[in-house]
Amino acid sequence: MPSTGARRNLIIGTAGHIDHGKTVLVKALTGRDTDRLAEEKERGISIDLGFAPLTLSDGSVVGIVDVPGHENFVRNMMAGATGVDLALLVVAADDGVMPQTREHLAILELLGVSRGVVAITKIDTVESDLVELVVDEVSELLEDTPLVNAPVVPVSAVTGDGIDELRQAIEREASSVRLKDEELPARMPIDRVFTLKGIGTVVTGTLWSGTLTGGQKLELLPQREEVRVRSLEVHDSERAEVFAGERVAVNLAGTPRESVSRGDVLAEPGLLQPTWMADARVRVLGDWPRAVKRGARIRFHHGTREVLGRIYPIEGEQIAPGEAAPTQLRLEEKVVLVPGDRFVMRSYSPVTTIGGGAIVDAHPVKHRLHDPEALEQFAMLESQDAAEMTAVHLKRAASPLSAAAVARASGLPPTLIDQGLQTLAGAGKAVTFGEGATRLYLWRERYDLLEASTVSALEQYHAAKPLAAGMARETLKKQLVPGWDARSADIFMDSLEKAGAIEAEGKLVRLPGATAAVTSEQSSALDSIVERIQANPFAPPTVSELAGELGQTRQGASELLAIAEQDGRLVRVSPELYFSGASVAEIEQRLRAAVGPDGITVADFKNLISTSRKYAVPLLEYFDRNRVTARVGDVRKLR
Ligand SMILES: Nc1nc2c(ncn2[C@@H]2O[C@H](COP(=O)(O)OP(=O)(O)OP(=O)(O)O)[C@@H](O)[C@H]2O)c(=O)[nH]1
Ligand SMILES: [Mg+2]
Repeated sequence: MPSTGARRNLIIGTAGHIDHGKTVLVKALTGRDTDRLAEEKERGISIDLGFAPLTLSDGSVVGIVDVPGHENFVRNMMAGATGVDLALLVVAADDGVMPQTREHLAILELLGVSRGVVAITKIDTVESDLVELVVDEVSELLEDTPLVNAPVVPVSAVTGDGIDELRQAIEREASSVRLKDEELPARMPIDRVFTLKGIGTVVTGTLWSGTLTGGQKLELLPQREEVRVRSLEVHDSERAEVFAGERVAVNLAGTPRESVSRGDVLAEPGLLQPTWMADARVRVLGDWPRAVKRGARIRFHHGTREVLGRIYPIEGEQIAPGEAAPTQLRLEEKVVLVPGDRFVMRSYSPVTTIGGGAIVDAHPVKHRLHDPEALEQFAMLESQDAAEMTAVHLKRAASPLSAAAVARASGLPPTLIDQGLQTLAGAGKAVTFGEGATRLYLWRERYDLLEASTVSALEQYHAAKPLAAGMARETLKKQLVPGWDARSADIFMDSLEKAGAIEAEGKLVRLPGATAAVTSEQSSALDSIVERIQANPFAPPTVSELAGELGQTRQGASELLAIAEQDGRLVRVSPELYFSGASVAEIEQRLRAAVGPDGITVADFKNLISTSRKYAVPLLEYFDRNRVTARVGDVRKLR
């Protein structure tokens, strides 16, 4: 293998009409016959994908994917074309441009393949002026396509004429191909699955991004199964590590053959969430005969997978031929998409290529027709600006998210999200909590709204309960941020406290300076309540009785009692009963001393503190709640 510096991993894919000489040409270039199936031999046509390594003059080896030209097998062609970096378009000199020449070319363009070489094959079968005519026809065909400058080389696989020139043209074009990204998370759409005796399940594909190493854990999608790489091969030789742009065979340890099929994706675990909806810029081919209507049923081809779905343009009722429009795709099965991915759309029946496009949002919400917010977000996501793209996803999040969580929610690369979040935080558009990998981000406007509603919730609380020292922090959290995890909610409360928006004391929070306003009258009423309760340590007056004695409402008495509870003088045993702190401690001590291995009944407990059932039952329930005792049948036992 060449050194890392010289390594140029890329995939060449054939394209062209049936019988135009693709497979024979690949054999002339590589020495390998890619038609493996018996049926292919019998019928003399390619049916499925074929693979062959091509050694370049610098020693590096690139992969060739040979595709079938038959119109019935265009779906197989697409599974092969999906990872192609450089197209080898084949046109037979005796036949010229034919329907699948055009269809394959359109598919390559939709998939974003912008480099290629054209081979005019079978030149041994025609006069040279006919070759010239076909060259002109091809040049005209390529005129408004990305392949407009592709070299056109006449060849014969029979005589060998032009094969060296073709090889040189391929090398020249290959040197300027933009290579796949090894730094991105690993992703490989599976194009073949088979079992080898004594080895087990093997899957093959073109590694779209990242690297794979032996022993590595991967995720099989969309079924979300964890799998492990036992060993790796590229062009039949075993490798410890493989790189983006290589044709890879992966032996999966312990994965049964039946649980994998063409169309599945191998990916770095935990990053990609399968989706059945996506927003995309959808282009309808210029030569498609009519506008494609909102709701049209289509075949969606992405990677090596085909699923049915419908298209919903966001801006109008249809997409005209030659137009590209922001569109929502709603699919019938889940797929694994990353923004920027290309796809092809074919008609439901008869099956022909309609168009395709690029994914813009892999996890959108359902849009209405003409939804202005959807269009605005679409534009931001299409901008390719890290901060703009990140902002869309952060805005959607109801709770603070880590960078990893934003990456998961968007399907965008973690490095892009990191960069976007930093820019947004720096510009004050995102609020950050915590540090390092656990750092959380919340969209600033959402934070401000939550801060305002926290303050108004506390204002209402203080107005309703002027005697209370504050609101229970847990209650406030449940009211304001019900869906948040405990850690995020606590960090949020802490940050409000740090910012001086709220004040915290123990389990209570309040507005700054909002201490309980107790009048001297209330304060003396409170003192006499506490005295009355302390005077009857095991049978204190109930809240209603106290209210009656003091000429207060029950609510007024409860508020006074709550103050004494907060300052620790009283303990709330039930809504109706408060005991002095000292007597609860005394009762607990007696209880602990009295409970034997058989436990204690309510009657025994009643006698123990010489009180009535009215007090004994709530007291025992209080001790159950505070995990001093546990109820077992008719008795209480110590915990
Ligand atoms: N005379 C001549 N025959 C050729 C040449 N190249 C291919 N052929 C013949 O054309 C026929 C089709 O060739 P293939 O390579 O199988 O064509 P293909 O494009 O792979 O066909 P599909 O995969 O079915 O689309 C075969 O009989 C080949 O022998 C050539 O340069 N000269
Ligand atoms: Mg073939």
